[in-house]
This record gives sequence, structure tokens and C-alpha cells, in this order.
Amino acid sequence: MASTNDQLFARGRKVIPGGVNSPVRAYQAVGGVPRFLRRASGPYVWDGEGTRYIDYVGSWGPAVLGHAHPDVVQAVRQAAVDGLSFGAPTEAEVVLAEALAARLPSLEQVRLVSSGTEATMSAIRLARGYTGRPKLIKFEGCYHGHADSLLVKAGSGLLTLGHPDSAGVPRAFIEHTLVLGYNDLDGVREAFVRHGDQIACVIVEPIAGNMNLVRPAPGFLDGLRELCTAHGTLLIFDEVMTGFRVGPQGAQGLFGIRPDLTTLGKIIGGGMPLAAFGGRRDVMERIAPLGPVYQAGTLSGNPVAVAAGLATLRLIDAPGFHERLAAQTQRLVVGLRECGRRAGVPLSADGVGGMFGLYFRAHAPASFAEATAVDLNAFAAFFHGCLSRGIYFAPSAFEAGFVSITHDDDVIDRTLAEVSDVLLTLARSRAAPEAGGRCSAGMLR
Ligand code: HOZ
Repeated sequence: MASTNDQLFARGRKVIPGGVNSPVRAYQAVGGVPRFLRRASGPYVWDGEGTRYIDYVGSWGPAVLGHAHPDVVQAVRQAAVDGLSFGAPTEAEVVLAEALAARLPSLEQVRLVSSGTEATMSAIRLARGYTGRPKLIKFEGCYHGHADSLLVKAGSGLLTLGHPDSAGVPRAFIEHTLVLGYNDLDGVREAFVRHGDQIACVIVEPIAGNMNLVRPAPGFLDGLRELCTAHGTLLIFDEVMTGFRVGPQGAQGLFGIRPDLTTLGKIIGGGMPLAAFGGRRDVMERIAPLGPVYQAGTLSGNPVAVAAGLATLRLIDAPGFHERLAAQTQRLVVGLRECGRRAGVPLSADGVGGMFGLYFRAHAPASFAEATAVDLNAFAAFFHGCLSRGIYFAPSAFEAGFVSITHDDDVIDRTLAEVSDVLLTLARSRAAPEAGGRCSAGMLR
């Protein structure tokens, strides 16, 4: 047999900081040993010990078709045979840019990059270059990758590890970053009164997914749109997570809002390193070589990643795809709530399109303060209970979960049966009153 998870973690920690290449993977918030994955197919992942898990991480979002869809794998194979990287333009990247622009009306022009971090970092630079203004507004608990000016009160790994600002970011780099409360439109109004003519952009996750899932309050995104328009500030929707996951036109289609710039990643690369930023033509034309805002990348538009992205977009165009994805997600969400209720454990859940949140609190959160007011010990016990029963949720109470189109009724019902047992065990160990019977699939229909 290959090495065990324990062995790999021990070896990894000697040569890789924390044994992982991205902090949340280290299980620091939940304790224990990360699973070192070896292969994945459909809704399942397998670790090197041969244990199979139903996967709700989905590579943190890209795996909307399930893992290793044969058509995507075939497209990657074909592209690889033709050459791994050219550092020159290709027909396929033009086709992908056209495909993105055709699907998102706000994308008049788009540039391909290799990661979500690159996309947001470049979009912010572009907004500053276009407006000639220094300041930006971001929201507490939103995570937009790890560029310096965005690592303030950020979500995701920083929140998981409990230090939401990063060391190594000089004060000067963040003096122009205004951090406001998610869903607090009054706070945004106030910031515009004080700094309106200095604010280059507002960047927002239109559905927050990096402090767990938090929906935008009614009127919040519309309010941002109005304020930005009134003040000549660019509105940037960070749809790296939500793009093509919460609907065929992402969150902007769902809420009917046209941002000035959009960042994309995850699904558009079909599991390969590919991301993009795009938007208004007059803004995008400020980028080099047309304009003075510099941005470049050796692997930008990489042909193998572009092939995976194109194959993925074609497959999610299938009629009814997003409706089915949302229905499966709702089956999970409703089931999770019901399992919590029956076990007498304060567990709430919410879902939009193919992403969901589960919260160890009585109601789904509407703010950063609520999203972080959860029972972290209960989450850690739940996480490990599920893991030991073959259910792989994110190892953090502050990450959204992801459903794929291959998470069918059977997969979700098997998940819920295990979740139910885990919650009942949790309730018993805490001597919770009212712990009821096991939650079965039939109850959830
Ligand atoms: N920051 C990512 C989730 N929001 C995690 C990336 C990873 O560990 O792969």
C-alpha cells in the first residue's frame, strides 16, 4: 500500500510549511491528520489508504460536474498532446473569452489569468488605474485571494486560523483599504460621504462563501450598485466562487445586477489553474498593451487549462443543469436542518445554486458577526464524525460547501443518514435533551 495519511503528513511537514500548500488543508482548526488524496471520480474522493469519501469540498468549487468528468479529461488529454504551454495566443483562448462574454453580458472584454488571486489583484490595479483613485472598499469576512491590499479582515484560511490580517503586509499597503460590514449598506453610505471621490472600487463576494455562506441582504447589492454609479466608483463582483455555480450567469444573473468588473475562476478552469477578470470595455482597454495598467503572465491562457474550461462550460450548458444542481443542494440543505432538529442540535443550513453553508447555530447568519458566532467545538466533532463515516466536508467552519451534478439523491441520502448518526452521537455526548430518532431519507421528501 502507498504511504498512510499519518506518514505523508509527517514527511510533508518536514519539507512543506505545515505539510500543506494552502493553509485550510492542514486541519488546524479541527485537529487531526489531513487526508492525502490520491484520486477522485464523480462525487467521491479516495485517500492513499484506499478510503472513499463523499466529497463536499469539490476542490473548493471547480468540480461542479463531479470529479474527472470523462469529456473534460479527454479535452485535457487532447490539448496536452498538442503542447503544454506556448506563451503565445491561441484560437482556444479566443473561443473561451467569447464563451465567457456570451454568457455574462457585463463582460465586454475579458483577460485570462491563472488564479483567483491574480484576477482580483489585477482587477483592483485596473480600477485604481482607470479612476486614478487610491482607495478600495472590501467587506469583513470576504476573501479575495492573497494580494497585499486585500488581506485585511479576510475570510477563508485567515479566519479559520484566527488571525484575519496577515503579517508581512506593510501598513502603507493597506492604508487605502476600507473594511466595512457585509450587508451593512449604511456603513458603505457613510464611507462614500467621507471618502467618495477617493474610492476606486468596491469589491464584494455577491454571495459570501469564505466566512461560510452568507447571502446578501435584500437591497445590499443594489445599494452598492447605486452608490458606485453615483460616485464614479467601479463595482467589482468577485465571482470566483459563485460564477457558473449559483446559476448560468452567476450571482450577477441571479440578482440582476451589472457590475463594472467581474473576477472568475474555479469552474471556468474545470479543475485546472485558470481564472479571469473582465467587464466594461472602456475600463478593460486601460490594460497593457492598449493602456498603461500592466498585467501579464507566462501561463495566462494556458492551452490545457483553457481546454478543461471550455469542455466544462459546454457541459453545464445542458438544459436544466443549474436547476438540477440547485435541487440537489436544497435536498442536502433541507436534510441537514432536519437532522439537526431531530437530534436536538442547533444546526442550520442554507444553499444557493450549487453551494451551501452549514452552521452550528440556530439560524443561518446574515453578517460576519453572526457567521462567526458558531459552536466551533461542535463543528470539529461533527467534522471528524462525518469524516470517519466517509463524508468529506470542508475542515473549517468558515468555508462554503459545494455540491456537484453527480451528487444524486442516493449520494445525498447516504450523506444524511451518516450525518444523522453523527449528530445523534454528538447530542448524546452533550446529554442534549430532546434527542429524537435517526433521520432517514424518507423523512426528507
Ligand atoms: N482559500 C480556499 C477556500 N476558500 C482554499 C484553497 C485550498 O486550500 O485549496
